Amino acid sequence: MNAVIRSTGLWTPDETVSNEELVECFNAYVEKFNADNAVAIERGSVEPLNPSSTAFIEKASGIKSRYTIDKAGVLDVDRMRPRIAPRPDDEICLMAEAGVAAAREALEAAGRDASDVDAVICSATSMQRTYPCIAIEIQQALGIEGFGYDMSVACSSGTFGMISAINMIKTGMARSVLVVTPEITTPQLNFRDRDSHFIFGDVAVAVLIEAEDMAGDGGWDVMTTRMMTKFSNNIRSNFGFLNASEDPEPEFEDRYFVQEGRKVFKEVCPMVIEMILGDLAKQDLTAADMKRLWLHQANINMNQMIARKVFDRDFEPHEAPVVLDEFANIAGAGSLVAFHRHNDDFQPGEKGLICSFGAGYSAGSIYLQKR
Ligand code: CO8
Repeated sequence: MNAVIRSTGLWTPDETVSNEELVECFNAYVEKFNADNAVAIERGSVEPLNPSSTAFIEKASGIKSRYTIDKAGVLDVDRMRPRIAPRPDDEICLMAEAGVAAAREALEAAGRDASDVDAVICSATSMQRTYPCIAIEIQQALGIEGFGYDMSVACSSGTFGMISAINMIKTGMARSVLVVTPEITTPQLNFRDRDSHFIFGDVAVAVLIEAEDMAGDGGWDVMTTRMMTKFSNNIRSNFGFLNASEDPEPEFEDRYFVQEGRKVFKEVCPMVIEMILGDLAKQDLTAADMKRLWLHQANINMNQMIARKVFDRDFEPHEAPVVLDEFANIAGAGSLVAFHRHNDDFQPGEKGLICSFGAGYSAGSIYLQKR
């Protein structure tokens, strides 16, 4: 049975942090660090820190702002990370709460309720606990029967989760699957690192995928899908359950996201361009058949390069829409939020591509045609 992308939903935290606010806090930290370490810096045993700049951030990345689960903690120069109150076990956890809000919006958009859904996949870069699965907590909160499980493929979490759901429907294992991608990234971000303090934001997105015969006229036919992975250490987080047993214990700062941004840019762009052009050719299509590319949202320059090479011409902003100016990099949710925000002008028969790429390396493509 063919699968149909039926609807999407979005959750954003209430609070945002602008580049200006972020840089003001970072630079206050730098001043304080350099003053506190003035003698050692003078002696040459400690390197002074350099300030950040809003002009650099916007030019290098295209990011202007980001949503965050706790603005006060992020902008507290003595803390510089979100502050989260622990919740008792009988209260819904933060990731599930964000996922449920996005999922409810997706269900409502399709006029569905919990009894229509067979399974929940929670696919995100990091999970806030090991078990029980966040997906099962979302399933419980929504009142869905059937089953749920978690999976994780960094920036391709959203697309790989969708492809898993599409395959479940194709094999007859389920007829309706909710894919939920709550990306609570800011606790994984080292806000004291000049190279990366501006990169990520928090969000949750959900996609309802149904068997063709229950989807009616609405939604999007899935033409084809593609998953690709290739090992790289250029984007890495060593945070994990073994940290608690490591001897000597790792430094707190060593457990955050780190990357070689330039190398990622240089290696991932050609990989993705080749993948898209190859997949189009296999379908006897060209980029001219694609009305829109909903690309992963890590860096505006990266997206412009990929879109220009794929279209083989200058392109209009609506052909490769940008949401990272508002959201920053939202890991596995990026291409899905771009799709959620920019799809309501499609006419039946028009085609587009959702494409994620990032840590792993990983890349995922879903070719869609409007029903
Ligand atoms: N302010 C001012 N100057 C700065 C700053 C700053 N904040 N940071 C660096 N600079 C300086 C550098 O010191 C350097 O100076 P100099 O030339 O004198 O040495 C200069 O600016 C240029 O530095 P870079 O070469 O580092 O700058 P780039 O132009 O390469 O831009 C980017 C940096 C924006 C990081 C860019 O390389 C990039 O975006 N690359 C692609 C990265 C990418 O796609 N990564 C994928 C991310 S991974 C992912 O999406 C999911 C991971 C899982 C989520 C985890 C949750 C936390």
